[in-house]
Amino acid sequence: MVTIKTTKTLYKPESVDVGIVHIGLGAFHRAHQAVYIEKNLNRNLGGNWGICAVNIRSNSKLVDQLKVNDCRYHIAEYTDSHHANLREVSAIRDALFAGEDKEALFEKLISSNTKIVTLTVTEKGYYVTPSDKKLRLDDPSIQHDIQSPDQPKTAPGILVEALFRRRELGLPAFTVLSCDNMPNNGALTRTAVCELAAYRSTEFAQWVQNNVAFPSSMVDRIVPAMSEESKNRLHTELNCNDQNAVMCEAFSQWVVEDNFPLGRPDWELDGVQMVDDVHPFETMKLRLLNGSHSLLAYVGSAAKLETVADAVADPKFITLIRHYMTFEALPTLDMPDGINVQNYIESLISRFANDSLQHKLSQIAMDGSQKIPQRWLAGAAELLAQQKNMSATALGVAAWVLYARGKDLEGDFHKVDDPMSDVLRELHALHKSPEDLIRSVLAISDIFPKAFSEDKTFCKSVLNTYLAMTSNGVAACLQFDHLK
Ligand code: CS2
Repeated sequence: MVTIKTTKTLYKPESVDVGIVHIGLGAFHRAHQAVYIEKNLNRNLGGNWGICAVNIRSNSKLVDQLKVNDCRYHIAEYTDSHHANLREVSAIRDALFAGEDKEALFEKLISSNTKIVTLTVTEKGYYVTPSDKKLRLDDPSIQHDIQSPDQPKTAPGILVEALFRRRELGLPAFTVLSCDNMPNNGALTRTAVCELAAYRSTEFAQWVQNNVAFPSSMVDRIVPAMSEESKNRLHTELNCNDQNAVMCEAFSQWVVEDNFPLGRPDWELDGVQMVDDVHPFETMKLRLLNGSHSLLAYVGSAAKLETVADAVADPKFITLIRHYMTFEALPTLDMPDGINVQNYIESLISRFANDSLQHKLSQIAMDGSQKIPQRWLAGAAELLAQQKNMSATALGVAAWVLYARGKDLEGDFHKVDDPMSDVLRELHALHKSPEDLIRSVLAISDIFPKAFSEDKTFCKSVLNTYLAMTSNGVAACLQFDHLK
């Protein structure tokens, strides 16, 4: 039995103008940013900060489906399996699928009403290598955007073309706000856009440098991908038959660098933390929350577990992530006064235990090559320099190498959804000896900085864990004590 609260839209959606174009219309956007805008519009009884949400590659079906209901939908915010808030969201005022033809999207982007462009395009959607933070010039889509800049395929290419057209029209630049899980996501977006803009002209690239604000932000809300099963649950538990509904946890956090030259919603009144420097918050969240998530995803998958809640139902996994957070992530954080990291760690453990979410480990395991550098390795590099023990990180890397094989310890196959899946599969096929395999994977410089492949202790620790896991099973690798 679920106790249901409901929260309704209080403003007239048809009177709201679009001030934000969002690229990357998925479940996360609908349950995070759109909810902050919904709160804003509810509090102000309308306004000019409605969203036009856009998909550029996939999921045209969601766009069509949303439009049937005037882009209005519900989110089910579960505190636990007995308490949920069913919230109506009307903040998305328009939705677009901009596949081959992007003119309708450009029309929105060059409108003088558009003040902010927000992005959730995932780590790989920026086309910047995690290790050296340079634009991926070898990527065919980036090459395409260099050759045909007015018909771009990538998010950075679209921003470049839109900014180019705005400058031609004498319009001021919009602000670009990245909402993806990457450190310094503002600076990283700036790198991608400016490097690409330089292929138009040096002078234009300079204009972008001088005129476009790229604030950073830290986003946090656990939003599992919707499945038929979760839709059925919304129907039976909440009597909600909305095809576009999204299920998520009750917790939500957004920390945003306050740099919006063309203005912004008065977000601070809706619970958004507007700060001068997002970096410490981003680092804390990436290394503690996302780092633990990835650890659970790979080690949990090796143990044949399905969801995050299943994993933390086992005390050995709780001990593993407590150990990882306390000894391998926390010592690498430098937080401002007033932030209690120990409380944050405890709150993460109870959020992970929320069994109403059915958050699949396979969803988190996606795109590991793009996630591992900022989740594990950036902090681990500091421990490495101090020759500190990193056995939980080594276990994570070993379990990820195994996951990338596409076949688990019992011989069952799974899909490896990762832009580097081919490279990883080839390494598995090529190197039958675990020694050669681990050496060659740790030598992938796009993922592992040299310090890791050159550190004998680290390499040995990954290899020994991989050997222990493949010969004796996962349980043999879970001998952690969070007190030591
Ligand atoms: C997860 C994140 O899929 C993943 O990689 O770690 O989506 C995570 O749920 C969010 O960052 C929580 O804010």
